[in-house]
Amino acid sequence: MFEKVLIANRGEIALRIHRACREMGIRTVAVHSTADDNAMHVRLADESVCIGPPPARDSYLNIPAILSAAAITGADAIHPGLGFLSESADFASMVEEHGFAFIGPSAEHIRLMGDKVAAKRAAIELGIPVVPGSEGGVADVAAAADWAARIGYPVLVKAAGGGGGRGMRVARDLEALKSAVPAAQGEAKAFFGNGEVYLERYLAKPRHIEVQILADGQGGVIHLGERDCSLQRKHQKILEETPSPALNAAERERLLEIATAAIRKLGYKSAGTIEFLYQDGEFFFIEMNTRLQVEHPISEMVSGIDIVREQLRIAAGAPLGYRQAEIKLTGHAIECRINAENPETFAPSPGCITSYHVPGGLGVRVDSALYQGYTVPPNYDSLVAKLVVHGTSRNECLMRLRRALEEYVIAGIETTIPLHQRLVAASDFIDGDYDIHWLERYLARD
Ligand code: MV4
Repeated sequence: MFEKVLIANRGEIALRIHRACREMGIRTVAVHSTADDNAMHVRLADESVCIGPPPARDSYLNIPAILSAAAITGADAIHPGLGFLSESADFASMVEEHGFAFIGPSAEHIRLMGDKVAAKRAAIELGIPVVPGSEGGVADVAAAADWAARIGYPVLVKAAGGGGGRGMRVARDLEALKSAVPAAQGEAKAFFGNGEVYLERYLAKPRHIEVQILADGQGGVIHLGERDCSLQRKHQKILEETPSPALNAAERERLLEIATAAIRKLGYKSAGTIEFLYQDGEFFFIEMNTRLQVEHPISEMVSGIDIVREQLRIAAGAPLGYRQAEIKLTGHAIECRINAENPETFAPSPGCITSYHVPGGLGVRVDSALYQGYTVPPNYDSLVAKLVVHGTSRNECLMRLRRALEEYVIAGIETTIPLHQRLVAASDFIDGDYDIHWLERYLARD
């Protein structure tokens, strides 16, 4: 097992990774920008290295600085966390080339899943259902029109070079397609440096359901159930839950079987998440994330498995600590993402935390790097805490979540706690009756 791991990230996920290392007797190296001099992960790590000024490109995306920090501290391995360099195949390769273990999948699989057209082709080969669409990218409107005629309108034009909704355009007829293709190509080029786009049939009211996978690269593959991530605003997840209230047992079994069989066939290694759209009883592959995800704690709460610990074990060459038959998924878990934002306008609200009190009690977990006196910097994304609640049933989970949200005090900045308090009281949410567009409709009502 590793002696020392460098955590190439910040905030709550850096702390989360530090905790797993600590419990395994692995020493930790924190890297930080000058905006994070007083961050919790820096304070708790065994060693810390300042890697640059606040802008991510000069610090958390600064590969030479991160590799140098690993070299001078004598780290054995690097955990990329999520975001930043976590899905950079080049970074994964360079980490290994410089003699450090990369705690994550192979650079080859990161690269494969980073190209959405190649990923979809791989999904087809792996037996995962995909949304009907163009075979590969479409070069121009004429090619798009041919495919749209075969797929049927409405169609979605999507960027091959990236997910997260950038470069996506819906076209409901040929006239709309004529402007949608160049618009999507332009945005894709601007954001991903790759203007390639492809077409898919547009699913109007899907849910976003993803499967958490762990694989050791030695034939061991397990899933930790599915997560329903449909409560989103502008492609930002707000709340996630497991199991999905939309699936029946047969649908769940089929989804989980498809996902684990595909990962086994791919020869994947480490934690990963396969994302699906679910509509009218059908599942369709949209993307695979080759990293730890923000919402991983709800899968940990229902399974009792420490996903980061398994990532570390797998990266050190150990086989998975569990067979699927030993995994018992019990109860229900919900995660509220708490952002340093105004709960109505979503305007960022960085600043000093003047008082801080976290909820507790059975089935309540708070993943956060906040503390009283800490100043939330304006330089990074606004996620500052995850309130994760487990209950034996969805109703018990909802009751506990309401109670925990009431207890949570984060003073000195604005947060989205009031938004979550509204959501857990909304009848559609209570009924589990929501798709990926529900939240934006709900917010637009006010
Ligand atoms: C779709 C779709 C509807 N039909 N594909 C958004 C970014 C990337 N994850 C894929 N996305 C979508 N792909 C087809 N054929 C709707 C979305 C989508 C979405 C998906 C999941 C969660 C939130 C979303 C918000 C808007 C659009």
